[in-house]
Amino acid sequence: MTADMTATGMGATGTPILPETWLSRFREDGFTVARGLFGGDEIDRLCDRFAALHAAGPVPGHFEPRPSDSDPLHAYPRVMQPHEFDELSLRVLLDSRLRGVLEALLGEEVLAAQSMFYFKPPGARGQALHQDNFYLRVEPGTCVAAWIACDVIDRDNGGLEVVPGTHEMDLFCPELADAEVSFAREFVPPPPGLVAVPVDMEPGDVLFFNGSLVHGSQPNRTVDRFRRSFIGHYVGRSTERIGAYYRTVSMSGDRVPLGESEGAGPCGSEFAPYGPH
Ligand SMILES: O=C(O)CCC(=O)C(=O)O
Repeated sequence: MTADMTATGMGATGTPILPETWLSRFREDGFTVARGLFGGDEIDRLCDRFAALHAAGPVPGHFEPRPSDSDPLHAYPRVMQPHEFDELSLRVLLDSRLRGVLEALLGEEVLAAQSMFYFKPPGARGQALHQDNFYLRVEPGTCVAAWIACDVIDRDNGGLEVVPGTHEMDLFCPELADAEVSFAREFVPPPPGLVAVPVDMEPGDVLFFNGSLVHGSQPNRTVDRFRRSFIGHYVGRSTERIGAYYRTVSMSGDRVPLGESEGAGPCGSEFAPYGPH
């Protein structure tokens, strides 16, 4: 199993042209990688923006760093829903190249439901294997993630791992994750016969994956390399319900309210017994 199926070609409008084989691999495995969808300069700007945001301090409800102690994630927690207060994050979330790929994958208009930025500094714990739709509770169907690499991302600095084939399965009831290696409490073990596959990426590559696909990441075991990523979660326009936490917008930025599903929450519970909440 290789983790890279490359999107080829760009249409006149800048919309990626996705070969049918590429689409069928997404349907078959539940994920695919668009190499170099964003340019290095764009990724540099995005990283500079989040470095400035980190230097400026807390944004209540979105980014709440605490004085650094033994846990690097206290000084560098992830930023939740940055598109709701940061113009560049909104532009990236609604980017027309992402839209082109997502509409091809979902076969319909898409709405944006969530953005996140992970700094994942050296020594940070990962996020145990899980399914995004466990949190978003999109009904009917599921969500799709666009996971944008902002650094060279590999097994050493805690790159993403996916379990191909799980996208066709129901939501699993998670077990309790190992708090030594995961900041989130849920853990979905790979079903019998299936294994987690690492996805190595370069800055500007985008991993698209189905919201039922089991995925997660190991700790950043390096001493000097961040593993930054900007993540968008999307749903098809035919979605009827989603968790109340998710304020869906069209790809033009207009609010599109959906019905409310039950059991949802922010993606990855940072609650007791591990977290401050
Ligand atoms: O970036 C990671 O380490 C985990 C992100 C993730 O699992 C997600 O976006 O759902």
